[in-house]
Amino acid sequence: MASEPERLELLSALARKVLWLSSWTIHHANHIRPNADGLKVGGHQASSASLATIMSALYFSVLRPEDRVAVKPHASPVFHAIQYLFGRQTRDKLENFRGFKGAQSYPSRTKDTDDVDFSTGSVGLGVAQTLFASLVQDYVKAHGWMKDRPEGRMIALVGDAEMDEGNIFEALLEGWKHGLRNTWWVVDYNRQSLDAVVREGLWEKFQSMFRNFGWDVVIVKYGRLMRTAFAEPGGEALKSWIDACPNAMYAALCFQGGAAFRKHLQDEIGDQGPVSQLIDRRSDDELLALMSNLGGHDMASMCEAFESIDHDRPVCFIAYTIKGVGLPFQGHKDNHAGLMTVTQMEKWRAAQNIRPGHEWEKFEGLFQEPAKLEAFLAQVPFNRDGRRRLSAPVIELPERLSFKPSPVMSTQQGFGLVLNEIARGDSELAARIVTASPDVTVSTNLGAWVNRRGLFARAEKADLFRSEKIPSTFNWDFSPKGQHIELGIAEMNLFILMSALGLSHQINGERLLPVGTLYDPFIERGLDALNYACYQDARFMVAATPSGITLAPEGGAHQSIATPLIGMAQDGLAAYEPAFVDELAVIMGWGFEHMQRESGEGGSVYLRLSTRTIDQPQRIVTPELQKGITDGAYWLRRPGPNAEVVIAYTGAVAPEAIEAIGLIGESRRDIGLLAITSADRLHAGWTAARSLRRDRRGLPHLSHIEKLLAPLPRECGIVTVIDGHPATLGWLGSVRGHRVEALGVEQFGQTGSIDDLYRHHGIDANAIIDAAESLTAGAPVRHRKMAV
Ligand SMILES: Cc1ncc(C[n+]2csc(CCOP(=O)(O)OP(=O)(O)O)c2C)c(N)n1
Ligand SMILES: [Mg+2]
Repeated sequence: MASEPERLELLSALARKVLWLSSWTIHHANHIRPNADGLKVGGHQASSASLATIMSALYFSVLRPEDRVAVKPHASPVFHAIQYLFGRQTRDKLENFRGFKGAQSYPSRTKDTDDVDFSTGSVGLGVAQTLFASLVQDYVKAHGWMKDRPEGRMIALVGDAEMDEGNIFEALLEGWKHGLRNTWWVVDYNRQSLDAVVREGLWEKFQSMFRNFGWDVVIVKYGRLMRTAFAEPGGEALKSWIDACPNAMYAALCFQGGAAFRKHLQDEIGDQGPVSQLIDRRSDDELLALMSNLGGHDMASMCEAFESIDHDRPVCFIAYTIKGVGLPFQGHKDNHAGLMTVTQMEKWRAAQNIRPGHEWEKFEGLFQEPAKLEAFLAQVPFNRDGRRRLSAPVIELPERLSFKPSPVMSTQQGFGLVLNEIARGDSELAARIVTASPDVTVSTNLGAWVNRRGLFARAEKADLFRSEKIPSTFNWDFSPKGQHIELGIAEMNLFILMSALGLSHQINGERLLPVGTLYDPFIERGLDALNYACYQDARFMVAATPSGITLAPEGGAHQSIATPLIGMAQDGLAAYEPAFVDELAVIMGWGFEHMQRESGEGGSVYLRLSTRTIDQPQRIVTPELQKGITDGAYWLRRPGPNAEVVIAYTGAVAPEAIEAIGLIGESRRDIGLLAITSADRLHAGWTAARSLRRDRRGLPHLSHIEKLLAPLPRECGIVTVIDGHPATLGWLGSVRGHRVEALGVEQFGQTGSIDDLYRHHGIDANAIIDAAESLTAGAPVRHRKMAV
C-alpha cells in the first residue's frame, strides 16, 4: 500500500499524464491526422484541461465500480485519456479522435467503446440524467431488486455555464420532491463559458440554490499551495486579494503569467511588509504556480473534498479552476476554441519531458517508476470488476394484450383500458412496467393503472381523501411498491426520467418497461431530452395524447401539427398513430417486445393518440392483420384491379376517410382504403429496402409499402389524410410514381368543434372527395357529406 504522500504523488502524476494525453489527442486530430473536412477541433483543449485533476481524483481514487458518471461534453478527451490509461481505450481510436469510428468528441454510450455511462453533448441533459438515474436506483431498490449490489453514486461533471440550462433547475425541484440521494454534481468553476467570463459571485447563487433544494454544498477554492501560503505571515492579505479579484482579471493574469501577477499585486496591495515578502520570496514561476493552485487543480484538496462525504445526501461541489490550465492560453477569454500551435506544442512537449515519437506512451515523461504507476493503476477500485455495463433478461410477454371492448371509443381510452387489463393480472410484464406523467396522469387515462398499482415513493403515504372517506375516483396512495412516478409539469423531466428508467437494465442490471404519458403538443417542450434519451438507446414507450386538432375546443397551443414528422424523423423511436383500439393493443404488445430487443434492432415507441371517440370495428385480428398493423399499414378496403383512386389515412380521421370512401364509391371504380398505423415504419421500411437492394445489387427485396401499392394501376391517384402535417404521408406517391393529394393541418390555434375544424382545415369527407375528384377524370362525385 502506498503511503498518503506517495498516493497523492502518483495521482498527481497521472493527472499530468491525463492532461498531456487529452491535449495531444486534440493536437493530433488537428495537426497530425486532421479530419478530411479540415475542421479544427474547437472547444476541447481549454475546456478539458480544467477537469484533468478533478477527473483523475475521481476515476483513479474516489469512484467505485457501481458509480455512474456524466462527463461534461468538452471533457471527452480527458475521459478517453483516463480510459486509455486503464487499457480500455485504444491508441488508434484516440489518434482518430472525431474521425469515423474514432473516439467521440462528446462521450457517447452508443458510439464510444470505452465504458461511457451517460452520453453528453447537449449541455444540461447529462447533468439531469444523473439525478433521475439515482431516483431509478431507489425505485429498483425499493422493489427489492438491488439484491446485494451496493448503491452507486450518480455523478455529473458540470460546466459552470452549463448551469444556465433550465432543465437542470427543473430536475433539481423534482429531485427535492422525491428525496434525492446519492447524487454528486461537481461544478467546474472556471468562470468561463464559450463566449465570455461569467458574472461575479455566481458561486453564491449556486450555493444558496442548492442548499435551498436540500443539497450539501462543498466549495473547493484553494489548493494546498495556497493554503500553506495563507498560513505564512501576510497570507491573510493575499487571500483577501484573491477573494476580491474579479473573475475576468484573475483569468487575464493567469494568462499573462507570474510577472503580471507580481506587478498587479504590488500595485494593488502596495508595500505591506509581510505580504510583500511572501510574494518576493517566490520567483515568477513559483508565483504563477501558487496563484493557479486553485482547489480544482490540487489533487490533495479534491481527494479531501470527495473523501469527506460520509452520507448519501446530494452534494454539489464547486471546484475553482482555470480554463485551459497549464496550457499557453490558460485563462484567455477567447480560449474556448483555442488550440495550441505546433510551436507551442513543441515547447510544451519539451517542458513535459516527452520525446518526439513517444507521445502515446503511457508513462513517458513521468519520473515515477513505470512499475509503480502500473501497479497503482491495477489496484484502482473503479476498475476492479472489469465491465461495468450490466444486462438483464428479456421480460416475457403475454401472447396478446386485451382490453374491455366498447363499440365507441378513443385511442386514449383504449390505452387506459389496455394498461388496466395488464394491471389486473400478475404477469412479469405488469411487475416491470413503470409509468410516469408530468401532471397529466388522469387526463391521459392512466388513472385506472395507478388505482391498481399505486404511486411510488420511498416512504408510505396514504391518500388523505381515502382515509377521510371522501369519495374520489382515484386512489392516490404512495408506497415503495408503487409503480407510477408522478412528476411535476416539466416535460423535460419526463423524458430524462424515461431515459433513466429505460437504461435500468444496463445501469442496475434490472429491466424496467417505462411508459410515459403527456399531451402531444408538449413533446416539443421536451424534444431535446427525448432526442437525448433515444441517442443513449434508452428504451421506453410514450403515449402522447390528445393530438392534432381533435381536442378542437381547446384551440390555443394545445394542438399539435409537427409531431408526426418528429415521430418519423426521430432516430431510435418507432412512431405509431392507430385509429382503432384493437390496433393499439397490437402495437403496445409489439412495443414491449421492441423495447427489449438488442441494440441496433430495438428502440423506443411513440404512440400518437387521440381523445376523439369513434366507432370501433367488430373484427377478429388475424395474424395477417396483426402484421399489417405493426408493419405500418393494411388495406381496410382492398382496391380492385382498375382502381382510380385510393384514400390513405392515419389516426383519428378514420371516420372521414371511411365516409368519403362510401360517398365516392358510386362514381369511381375499384377504390381502396389504406389504413396507415405508422408512416414512420412504412417510410423506414421503404428506405431500408432501397439500401438493401443497393447493397445486394438488385436482389428483389420489396418493402411493405411497395408491396401494398404494387397492384395499383399507374394512373390511380392517392389522397392522403392525417390530423397533422400533410408531409407525413405526402411521400407515398414517390413509392411507385402515383399522383398524390396530401391533406392535413398546417395552421393551429383555431377553436371550434371537430366538425368545424376538420372542415376549416380541409380534412373532412368533402375535402377528401374534392381531392379525389382532382386526381381522377370523370363526372363530379354525386354525393356529398351534408352540413350538420
Ligand atoms: C444545449 C447546448 N447549447 C449550446 C452548446 C454549445 N456549447 C458547448 S460548451 C458551451 C459552453 C461551455 O461553458 P461551460 O459549461 O462553462 O464549460 P467550459 O468550457 O468552461 O468548461 C456551449 C455554449 C451545447 N453543447 N449544448
Ligand atoms: Mg466554464
